[in-house]
Amino acid sequence: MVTYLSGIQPSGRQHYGNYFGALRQHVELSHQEGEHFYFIADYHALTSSPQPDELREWVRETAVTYLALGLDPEHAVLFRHSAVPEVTELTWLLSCVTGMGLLERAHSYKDKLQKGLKPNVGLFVYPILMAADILAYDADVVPVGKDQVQHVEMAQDMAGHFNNLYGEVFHRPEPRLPENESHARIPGLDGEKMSKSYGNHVWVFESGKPLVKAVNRIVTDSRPPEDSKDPDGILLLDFLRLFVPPAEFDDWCERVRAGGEGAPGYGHMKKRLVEVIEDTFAPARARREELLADPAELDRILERGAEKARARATATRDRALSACGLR
Ligand code: AQP
Repeated sequence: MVTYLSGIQPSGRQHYGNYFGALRQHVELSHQEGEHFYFIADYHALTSSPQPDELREWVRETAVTYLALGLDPEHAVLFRHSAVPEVTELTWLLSCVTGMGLLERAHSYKDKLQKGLKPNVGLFVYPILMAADILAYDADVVPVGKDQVQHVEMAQDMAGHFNNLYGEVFHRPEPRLPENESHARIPGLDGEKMSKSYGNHVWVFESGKPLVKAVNRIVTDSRPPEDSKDPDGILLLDFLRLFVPPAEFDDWCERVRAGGEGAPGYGHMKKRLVEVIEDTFAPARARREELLADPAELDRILERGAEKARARATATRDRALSACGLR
């Protein structure tokens, strides 16, 4: 049986990058045969030092987001990362077989430094915690966006180093990108990777005036509609492609390329984008409201998930401790 595992940081509300790159495939896969573990990565979120109340709220919001978008908690194990402290023990064991050079090569860490974020040690070593998360559940497949593929490959390396030293303890995981290639790296409102920490994101359930405001922030140029343009360089079209049917998307591209009197202006595209986003998430938005109204049920789901996840991670932790001589 194939075991799937992935997680999302509750470092803010989830955005279209998290949705198309990760959440959507998590939800789709969770209805297929196999074992499914999905966690709310609250230990990871601490690397950005959130306020405690904010963190508590975002953990619940992330859980609600998963459920509102269709994750079935009867079939998939949904849990809070910190409910399974065994992963921090595994993190130490893996740290002791991981070279500094491996971590120093992490693109995500280097990108964050380049953006001027002040790193703490947690941010630097977070690929080790992520490896522990993956290896604790003997995951075969880790569905992620493009930015996380390198971290899954690091987990492969760490598992290999540990197994070489101490015998076959860890299972080798494989990353899985979204089937639609354009979903592997969703751009933000400025064209860079959409990211909570870059402030260029839109919350998946944004609606009404705040949604209009967000869509209006998508970077455009000052060329008039009549000018013929290459659709490839138009960020608004990248957004439209995510939400409209392929035939409609081709039509927008054709009209933009043709230019002239019938060509759409950026205002037209923005109006259509708002409309189609509202429609896409309307059912999940309604479901979110229902879930928020029943906090006890949410607690029950997370507790049940934690129990199952912890049993699995404890068995792996015990195996690893015995193998390296600590038991
Ligand atoms: N822009 C994106 N395009 C495609 N996939 C994305 N993911 C994130 N951004 C994009 C995928 O979402 C999953 C969960 O990501 P995360 O919240 O654990 O951390 P992240 O990758 O660091 O997301 P952010 O928004 O960029 O968070 P911050 O700014 O807090 O670091 C992953 O599978 C990721 O690939």
